[in-house]
Amino acid sequence: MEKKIPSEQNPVSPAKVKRSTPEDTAAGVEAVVVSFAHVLQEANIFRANLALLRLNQKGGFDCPSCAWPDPDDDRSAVAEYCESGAKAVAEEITTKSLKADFFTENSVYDLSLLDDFHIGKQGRIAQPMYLPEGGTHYRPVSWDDAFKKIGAKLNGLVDPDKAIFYTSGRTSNEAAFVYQLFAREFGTNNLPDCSNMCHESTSVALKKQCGLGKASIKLDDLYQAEVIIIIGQNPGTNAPRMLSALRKGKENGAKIVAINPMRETGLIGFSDPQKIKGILHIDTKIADLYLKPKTNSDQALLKAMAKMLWEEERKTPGTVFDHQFIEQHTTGYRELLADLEKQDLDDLLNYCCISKDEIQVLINLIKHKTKIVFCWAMGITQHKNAVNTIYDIVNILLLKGSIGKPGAGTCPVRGHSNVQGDRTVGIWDKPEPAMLDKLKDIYGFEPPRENGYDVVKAVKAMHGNDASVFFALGGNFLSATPDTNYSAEAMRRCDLTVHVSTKLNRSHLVHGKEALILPCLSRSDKDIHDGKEHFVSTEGTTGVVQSSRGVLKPVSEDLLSEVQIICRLAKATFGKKSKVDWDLFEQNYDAIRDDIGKVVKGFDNYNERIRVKGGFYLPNGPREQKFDTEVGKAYFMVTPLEKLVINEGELIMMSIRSHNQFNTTIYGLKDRYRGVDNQRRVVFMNEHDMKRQGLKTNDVVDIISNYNDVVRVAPKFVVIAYDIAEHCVATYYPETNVLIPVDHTADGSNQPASKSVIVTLKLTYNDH
Ligand SMILES: Nc1nc2c(c(=O)[nH]1)N[C@H]1C(S)=C(S)[C@@H](COP(=O)(O)OP(=O)(O)OC[C@H]3O[C@@H](n4cnc5c(=O)[nH]c(N)nc54)[C@H](O)[C@@H]3O)O[C@H]1N2
Ligand SMILES: Nc1nc2c(c(=O)[nH]1)N[C@H]1C(S)=C(S)[C@@H](COP(=O)(O)OP(=O)(O)OC[C@H]3O[C@@H](n4cnc5c(=O)[nH]c(N)nc54)[C@H](O)[C@@H]3O)O[C@H]1N2
Ligand SMILES: [Mo]
Repeated sequence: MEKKIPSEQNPVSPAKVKRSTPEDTAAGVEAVVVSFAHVLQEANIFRANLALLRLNQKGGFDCPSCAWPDPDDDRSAVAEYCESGAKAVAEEITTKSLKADFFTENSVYDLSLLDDFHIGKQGRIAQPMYLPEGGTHYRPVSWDDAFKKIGAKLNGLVDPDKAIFYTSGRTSNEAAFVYQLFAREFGTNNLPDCSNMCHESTSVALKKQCGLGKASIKLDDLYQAEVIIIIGQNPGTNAPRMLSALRKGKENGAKIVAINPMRETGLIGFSDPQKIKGILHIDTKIADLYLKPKTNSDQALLKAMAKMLWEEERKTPGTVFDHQFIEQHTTGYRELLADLEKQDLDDLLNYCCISKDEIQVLINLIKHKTKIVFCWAMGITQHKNAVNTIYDIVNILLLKGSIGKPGAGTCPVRGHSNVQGDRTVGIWDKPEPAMLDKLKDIYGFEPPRENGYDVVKAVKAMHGNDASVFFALGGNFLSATPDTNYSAEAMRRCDLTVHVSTKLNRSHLVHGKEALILPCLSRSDKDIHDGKEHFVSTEGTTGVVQSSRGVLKPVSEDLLSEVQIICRLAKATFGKKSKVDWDLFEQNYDAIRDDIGKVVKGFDNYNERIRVKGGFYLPNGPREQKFDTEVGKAYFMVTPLEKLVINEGELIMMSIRSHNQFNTTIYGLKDRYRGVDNQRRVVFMNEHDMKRQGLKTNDVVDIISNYNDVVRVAPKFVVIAYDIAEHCVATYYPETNVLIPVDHTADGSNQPASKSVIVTLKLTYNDH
C-alpha cells in the first residue's frame, strides 16, 4: 500500500463564521476573565496561580509571549501580565502530556489532518520520539540514542554546511550561546532564526543608519514622549502591555497617532484591568489621530510628512528642524533636502490615499515637538521595500533631533520574547568577524567565516538538496515560512529533521526521511539537574537583560532543558575532540554566562548583574547620541519611492495575527476584537472592493496569487466586510502562507514580504 503523505496545510473546514461587532476597547476586565478561563482549561488552580503570580515578577520567569519590557520599577504585585501572556502560559503549563501511547495510537498522517488549533491542544510532548525512514508512527527513543543518531548523521555529512540549525525566539541567552558555539565548532554559520522573518529589515536599516540594529528608547521614554506614532503594529493583541505604557504616556500629555490600513481595536481604546478606572469601564482613548493608508504605501506617507515638515521649517526657519543635532550627529542632510525638493506632493498623497489635511494634522502635532517616538513592527518590516521604509521613518526622527533624548527615539517592537537576545549572543547567519575572532581566541577552533543561510536561503537549500539535516531549537519552521508547499517539499527532501519542542506542531508531521522530536522544558518549568536549580536570562525590546526562573514541576520527568540538549548533542557529535567543556556548561549555567561576558560586548560581570532584581541594560549608542557607523554619525538616507502597482481586480493581501494565536500556535477561534468567531479562513475586505467584485459578506472565495506565472491557491475563505483601506485585504497567517512565493522578500534583508502579496479572489460559493 502506498504511504499517505502528511498534510502541510490546515484542512478546509466548512464551519460558519460567527460575527459580532468589533470591539472599541482592548484589554479591560473581559481580558482578565478570558485569561483565567484559558489557564484553568489547561491546568489546575494551584499550577495556574503559581505560574501567574510569578509571571514577569522580579526573580520570577519572563513571559514566553512577546518581548515587551517589564517596567523598571513599579511592577504590579499580582498581575504584571496581559491576556496574551496568560494564554501563552496556559499553552505551556497544560497538564496534558503526550507519551508513547499517543504516538502509537495516532499516525503522523492522521495527526496532520487536524487543524493547527487541535494539533497544539493535544498537550506537552513528554518523551523523545523517533520516526524511522518509511515509518508511519513516531516511536519512543532514549535520549542517548537520539543524540547518537543526530551525531552520526552530522558526522556523516560531506560538508558541515549541509546542516542547518534554526532558532525560534523563545530560546534563552544561555541556550542560544551554546547552540551557536556548537554550530560554529561543527563548522557552519547556517543559523537561520525567526528574526529573519520578523525584524530583519529593522536590524539591517537601523544598523546602517544609526550603527545599532535595536530600539533606542527605554520604557520611560514612552512615559515622557509628546507624540507617539505607531505605524504598522497592533499592540492591543501583540504587545498588550504596551497599552499600559501608552496610557501612562497619555496621562502625561502625549498624543498618539496610529498609521494602519486596518482598524485595530487596541489602537482605538484601552481599559486597564489593573486600575480602578478600567474596572469601572472608564476607558483611555488611544489614537488621537488614525491614518489609514493603503497597505505598503508608508514610504509615500513618510516622504510627504518629511516634505511638509520642510515646508514648515522654511516658513519659520530654525523652529522645526534641530539644526544643532543635524550638524553634530548626522550626514547627508543636503542630499535629503534635494530629494524632498524633487518629490511631487500630490503624487505622494495620491499614492498613499491620505489627504493633505490629514497629514497636516500630524505635522501640526510634531512640528514644534522633539519628544517623538516611532513604534513599528510587522506592518513595516514584511514588505519588499521594508528597509527603505525604515530609513524614511528614521529620517524624520533625525530631522527633528529626536533620537537619544528623553521621550524620543526608535521603538521597533520585537516579537518573540527573546528574539533580540538570541541575536545579541550570536544566533546569526551573518556573524560579525570580531565575534568569530573572539570564539577562536577563547576556544581555539577555527570558526567558519562564510555567511550561512538565513531562513529563505535555508528553505531553498533544503529544496535543492544542498542541505540534508535540519535541526530546530523551537519554532514551527514549516508553518512560519512562506510558500508552504515548497517548504514542505524542502523538509521532506532532508535526510533528518529534528525539533526541540514543547508542543506538537505541523513541522513534526511534515518531516525528513527520519525525524526526531526532543521535548524540552519551557520558561515556566523548574530546571533542576546536577544537584541544583538553574535559571536563564533573556533580553527585551529595550535591551534589558533579566533572569528567568521557572516555578512549576515539569509535566514529565523525561524533559531536558534546551542547554542540556545542546550540550549532550555536542558531546555525542564531537566526542573527545571538542575544544569546549560541554559538561561544565551543562552543569553550571554561570559558566556559560561567564563566556558570554568574554565574547559579547556589554555582558561584563554578567553573573553578578543578572542576579540584581530587574536585570541590567545593555550598552546602546544611539540612546546616547553615539552613532557607531562608518562615519561616526547617523545617516540621512535618500531612498527611491517604490510603488506597488496592482491591476484591476487585484488586491494587496497582508497576512496578520488574530487576537487568539501566538504565531503558529492557535489559542482559539475567536478574534474578539475583530468580531469574528468559529473560523480562521476569513478575508477582511473593504466594502467598496466587495461591491466592485460583486461579493457579499459570507461569500466563500478562493484566494489566488500569480507570481512569474506560478499560480498558488488558498481555497475557501469567507469574505467579511471590514474597515480596511481600499484595494487591501487581510487574512490570518499561517493559513495563507501558501500564497507567498519563497522569493518574495524584502530588498536588503531577504525577509519574507508577507504583508504585500498581490492576490485575486474567485467566488466559489454564495448563500444568498
Ligand atoms: N498574542 C500574540 N502576541 C504576539 C504574537 C502573536 O502571534 N500573538 N507574535 C509575536 C511576534 S513573533 C511578533 S513579530 C509580533 C507581531 O506584532 P505585529 O506586527 O503587531 O503583528 P501583525 O498581526 O503581523 O500586525 C501587523 C499590523 O500591521 C498592520 N499593517 C499591515 N501592513 C501594513 C502596512 O503596509 N502599513 C502599515 N502602516 N501597517 C500595516 C496590520 O494592519 C496590523 O495591525 O507580536 C508578538 N506578540
Ligand atoms: N505569513 C506570515 N508568516 C509569518 C509571519 C507573518 O506575519 N505572516 N510572521 C513571522 C514572524 S514575525 C515570526 S517570529 C515567525 C515565527 O516563527 P516560529 O518562531 O518558528 O514559530 P512559532 O509559531 O512561534 O513556534 C511555535 C512552536 O515553538 C515551540 N515552543 C514553544 N515554546 C518553546 C520553548 O520554550 N522552547 C522550545 N524549544 N520550543 C518551544 C512549540 O513547539 C510551538 O509549536 O513566523 C513568521 N511567519
Ligand atoms: Mo516575530
